[in-house]
Parts: sequence; structure tokens; C-alpha cells
Amino acid sequence: MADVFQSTFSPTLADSCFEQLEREGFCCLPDAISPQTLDAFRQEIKRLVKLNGRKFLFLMNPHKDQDSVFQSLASSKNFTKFLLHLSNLGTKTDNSGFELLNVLRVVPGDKSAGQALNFHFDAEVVTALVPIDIPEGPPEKAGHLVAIPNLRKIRKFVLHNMLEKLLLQNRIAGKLISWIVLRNKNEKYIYKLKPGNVYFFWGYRTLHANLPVDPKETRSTLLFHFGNPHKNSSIVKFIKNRHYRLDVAQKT
Ligand SMILES: O=C(O)CCC(=O)C(=O)O
Ligand SMILES: [Fe+2]
Repeated sequence: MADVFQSTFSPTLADSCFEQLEREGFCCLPDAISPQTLDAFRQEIKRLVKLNGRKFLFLMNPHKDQDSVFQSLASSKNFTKFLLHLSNLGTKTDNSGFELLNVLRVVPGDKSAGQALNFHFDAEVVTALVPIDIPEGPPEKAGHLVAIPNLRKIRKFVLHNMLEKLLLQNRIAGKLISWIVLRNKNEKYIYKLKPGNVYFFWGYRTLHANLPVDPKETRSTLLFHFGNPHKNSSIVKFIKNRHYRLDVAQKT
């Protein structure tokens, strides 16, 4: 079966994507998703909205369902090779064993108040953003991405990461960041999303959120998160070890 990800992986292309990520914070692979695949994604979202009503939808790992249309992308050799290559360079470790995380977000405009301008850093090193439905119109009504790329480095200590997140990922900080980033109709931090394209960025290092959505419209995106920036962290090892010990204790 043909690979649904239309940008053929090559180490040269992935290396130049990495350099672009380091330099500018974003790397776009244009038309990586075919109109047919995009159409299949849109049909599935229509079905989900019909089923659940017009509310914010956040589906964790839809690709794990073998029958899901999103499965095709998660199992694409081209796509997953990009994720692995970029995350390995991004963390300077091997992420081959890392489990792919995938989220489907559907934001109806009239329910977008709580979902827009929620600035955050992702937990994984690389994020691939697949826009599916992006309304037409001015950026502040089309739900485009707003980001300060590569704002921070990968933190050596998990605690440092946690404190930073605590400091920046709250309502007051969010309001302040929105004001700083969007004042004077500044478009410097706005990344316009075009369905069909796939956007890679350093999710862990980039402070990002989506802009509001026109109340009459719906915005949907598929996100993939990959690569562990804290592989050698003793806290993460301790937590994992504890889980393992508890698991073994419960089974014996
Ligand atoms: O939907 C988007 O454009 C971004 C969502 C996001 O940043 C996330 O789910 O981590
Ligand atoms: Fe994110």
C-alpha cells in the first residue's frame, strides 16, 4: 500500500528540516497530506461532531484504533522516520523505543474561549501539527498557531522544567504572554496553517497556543508528539522504577 505521507523521507531532507528547526523553530513539509487523505480525515471529524454535538473534542491516541482513518498516518514509514530522525537530533539520544503520542483536537468556534491562547510547552521534544480544518479569514478568527519558537533549551533537570511550566502555564501568565505577543496587531509570532501541509516544531522548547476561532466555524488539528527530552533524568527513572516495583508487587 502507498505511504499516505507524501514527503518521502531521506536523511538529507530530514537534516535540512532539523537545521531549519534550529534556525527558525519551524519546518513545513508542503502538501505532505494528499487531498484524499485530508478528505477522509474531514469526513471522520464530521461524523464525530455529529455523534458528540458541537463541543470541544480532545481524542487521545485515535491512531491506536486499527479502523481509525488516523491510523494510516501513524503507521506511515515516511512520517515516523521524520519523527525519529528529528527527535534523535533534538535530544541527542536514541528515541527508537518511544511510544508515539497522538491527539485529535476539534474546536468549535463558539466553544473556543477556553481553548484559545492556552500557552504551553509540550512534554515531548518534537511536535508535528497536521491542520485538518482551518477557517478562512483574519488570523485572530481562524485559529492559526501563535508561538515563540525555541524560547528555551532542553532542561537538564526535570524540576527545572516543571517549575518553568508552573510559572508560565497559568491564567495570569497566559494573559500577559498573549498581550506581549499580540500587541499592535503584531503578526511576527503567528504561524498561518494550511491544511495539507505538515508543520514540525520543537514542542518542548516552543511556547505555543492557538488563536481564537470564529463562532460559526470549526477548527480541527491532529498532533503527534515524539521523543523524550528527560531520558536520563533520575526523577523520571525513579517514578518509572516505582511504577515497575508497584506493578510487580501487585502481580505477585
Ligand atoms: O491544535 C493546535 O494547533 C495546537 C495544540 C497543541 O499545542 C497541543 O495539543 O499540544
Ligand atoms: Fe502543544
